[in-house]
Amino acid sequence: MAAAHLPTTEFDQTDLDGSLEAAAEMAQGEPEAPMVQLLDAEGRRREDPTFGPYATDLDGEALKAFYRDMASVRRFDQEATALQRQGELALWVQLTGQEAAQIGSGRATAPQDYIFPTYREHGVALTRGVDMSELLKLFRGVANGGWDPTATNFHLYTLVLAAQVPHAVGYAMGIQRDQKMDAALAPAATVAYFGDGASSEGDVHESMVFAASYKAPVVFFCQNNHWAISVPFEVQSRIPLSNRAQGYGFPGIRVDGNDVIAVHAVTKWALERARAGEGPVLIEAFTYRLGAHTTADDPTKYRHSAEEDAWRAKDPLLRLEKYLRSEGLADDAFFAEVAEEGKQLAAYVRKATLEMANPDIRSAFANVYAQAHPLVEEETAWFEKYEAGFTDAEGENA
Ligand SMILES: Cc1ncc(C[n+]2csc(CCOP(=O)(O)OP(=O)(O)O)c2C)c(N)n1
Ligand SMILES: [Mg+2]
Repeated sequence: MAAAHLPTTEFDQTDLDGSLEAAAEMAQGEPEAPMVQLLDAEGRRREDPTFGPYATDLDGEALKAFYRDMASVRRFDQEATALQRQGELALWVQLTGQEAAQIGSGRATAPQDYIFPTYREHGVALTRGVDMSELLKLFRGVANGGWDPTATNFHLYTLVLAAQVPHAVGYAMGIQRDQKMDAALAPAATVAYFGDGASSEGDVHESMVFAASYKAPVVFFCQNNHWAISVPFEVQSRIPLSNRAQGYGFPGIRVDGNDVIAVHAVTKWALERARAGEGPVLIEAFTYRLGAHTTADDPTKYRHSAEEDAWRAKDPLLRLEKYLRSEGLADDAFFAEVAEEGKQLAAYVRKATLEMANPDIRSAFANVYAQAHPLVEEETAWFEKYEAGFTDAEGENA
């Protein structure tokens, strides 16, 4: 049989039939599926009968605080990128473009909720009160984690795609059981962050089945930033990701991920539901990764600049700025003050990074198991001997 007759293992765009056009639209950022939006790309407020009421408590001060958060984390992202370019970090994972999805959702969480991030959730970390310099320890290679997750209920970054999603469901099921034992505990939920690419992992499927069966208090928060490194979203799903929730038996909502007000409202609704025992929700935040996948990636190799330009026009910071200015809620002085705060944050994280102490290399062995283990002891001894081979006459490590 000629090779041409064998089924191809390549992803075949022509196989999409009618959805090809829809996929093209989605790549340009005009979703064919309904999407919750409370602030459009021009900075105008929109009505929404279901989620609008979840945004009525957002006054001028609250919206300015959202802007401040989004601007701070964007400035932080720029500084971390510069640090990597200068050789001070091994790698950096940029979040630019996703600020509204992260600040809007993070600010909807309560202190008792527990957050399970990927590796890109710097904005959520900011909302949880993590010291932003600590996020850089992993990327400088001086820590396996970098911060104490129990201090802010913000778990360590997970680089193995989707591995944190079953953790979030398991933790949520633990919350359920704790509450059965102690009714005085404050209602709580977990949030599992993951990407459009990670949505294809079996872990996400298993997690959703468990969460649905047990009505676990978990919010699945998928940032559909349209790319999984160089693989476009259309390869991950032939339907809007939010539609998948129906198959598991819980609500799925697609929200404009560049609209901080809508993201906040939808996440608040989902968390309140989850804490009240009504089960999980899948939120698909429709957004875009404006930068590279990481500082080790070059997106010009696989996507057109026209697509980036189309999304730049939907910038989450710009649209909130337009709204704040048009409503007379913020003026030049406010934006200058925010820029100054960003500079201070950047200077702080730079100084902290350069001052990070190198860890004792043996500490890597110390945390393999909770108790001593003969194999770990053997490997530590081998490594100590190996390291000693570099010691000079003064006993200093050369
Ligand atoms: C289990 C696993 N497979 C592959 C990788 C390599 N990898 C790292 S990031 C990434 C793409 C993830 O895309 P997405 O889930 O959309 O998240 P994004 O990076 O866009 O935020 C891949 C394939 C990994 N880290 N873990
Ligand atoms: Mg992605």
